[in-house]
Amino acid sequence: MHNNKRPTGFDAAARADGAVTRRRFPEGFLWGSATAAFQIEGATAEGGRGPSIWDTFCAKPGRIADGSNADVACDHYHRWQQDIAMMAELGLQAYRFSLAWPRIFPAGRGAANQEGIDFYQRLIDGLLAADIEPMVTLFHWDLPQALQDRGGFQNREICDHFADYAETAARTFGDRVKTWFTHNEPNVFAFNGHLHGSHAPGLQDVNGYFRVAHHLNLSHGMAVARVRENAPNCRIGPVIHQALFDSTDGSEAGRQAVEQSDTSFNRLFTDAMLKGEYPASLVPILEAQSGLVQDGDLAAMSAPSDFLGINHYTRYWVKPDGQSPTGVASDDHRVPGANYTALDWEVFPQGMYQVLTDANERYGLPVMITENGCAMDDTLVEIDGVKSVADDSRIEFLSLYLDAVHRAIDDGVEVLGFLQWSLMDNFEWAEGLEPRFGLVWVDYDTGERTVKDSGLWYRDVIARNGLPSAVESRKQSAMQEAL
Ligand code: GCO
Repeated sequence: MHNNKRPTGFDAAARADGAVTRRRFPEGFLWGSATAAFQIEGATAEGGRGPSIWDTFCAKPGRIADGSNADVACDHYHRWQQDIAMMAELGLQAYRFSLAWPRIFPAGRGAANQEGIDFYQRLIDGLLAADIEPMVTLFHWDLPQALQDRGGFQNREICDHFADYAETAARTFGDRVKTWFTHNEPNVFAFNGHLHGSHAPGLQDVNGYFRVAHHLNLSHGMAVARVRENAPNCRIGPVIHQALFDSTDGSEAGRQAVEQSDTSFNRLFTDAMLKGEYPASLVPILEAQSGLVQDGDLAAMSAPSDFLGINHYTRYWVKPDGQSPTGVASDDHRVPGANYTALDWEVFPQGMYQVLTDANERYGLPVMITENGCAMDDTLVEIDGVKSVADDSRIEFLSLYLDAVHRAIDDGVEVLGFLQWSLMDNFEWAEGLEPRFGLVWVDYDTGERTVKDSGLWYRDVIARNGLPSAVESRKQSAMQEAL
């Protein structure tokens, strides 16, 4: 954090062109950044924290691509003050972070851990003192291992434990935290963790997927009700990974593969939480598990939300596949001429426009972009003792996606804000520490933070409430190249 005053090409260009701003966002649009407890905190065995399913998963050989774990990660548990100062320097207006359930309830239920609560009290107070709105995610995948030992989200009793935890959080922090998210990407948690097996708890079971999905939906609704009772005047909603599916197969079967993916990955959750119903094609599958969907569940899981949180990154290609249990398989199709991120995700900003307009049409709720960003092949350079990261490709990515957000707003979608993923490089789940998503570079050996050029650029975007013209012209030239 010593180089934040360094003049950049963008600052200079902005001055030279008289600080012209294009694509101004609506008054009150909220700019922020996001993280998750397991990905940044470290200190997994400190402060009375209990083990989570991700600690267990990381300890299994071969599960994490680069063999790393999150025992230290960004060491945010010890460096939180420095991190708040960094957010303030970036001009963030809001910060979305998650509470580690196993820090608050080491065994998932029963006695709360005061040390864990105190950590978040300090963090929240520190954010407010820096004039940054704290936004809390209750569950970002780090389920207490003790609850997984009882079946985790396959066991209906988890709904009560989650609701109790939500109530404790709301009672404790609700006087200061006004924006709440229940589950983060329950669809990714259910799919990767219970069907694909690539994430904790590493299960592969199609019935388990639907079971877990229903319990995630139900526990979401129960938590909404409990948070509202205990944190009056708050706003609350779910965060869904709104995936955009496409197929190179132009036949009816291809179209169906796309629709089925959308139904069983997105709408299984959003229709449930926001409309209190399951898509018709999934009802027989859910009903086949007797006792799963019980009387009153549909109403309980759809306790009214104030907004839909949308995480969106890329487009997924799918194809019909008779061998797969779902009848659909992913397709590793690459789009000729398209740009890809370091995780090989296609840069497809039109997808952002599409998921925003689709969600608006389906649910009519305001949306908040709770995550968008990219891992890029960043390089830290040091010249005369000054460190920097010239991540132009991230600036370009964010410019294109923000432009798509702006177009959706122009076309009538109510977008409350944009929370970039992620504030700093962090532990990217099964991919480990290798992919770097941050506006800030983290040196994992020393813990040192270095603001990347994208961080300086984002500060400028926030200050202008719009895209600086220097970037606008870069973006246009990139688009022209792409055409
Ligand atoms: C998710 C999670 C984040 C990820 C980010 C990049 O979307 O998987 O919410 O924790 O780190 O999305 O993959």
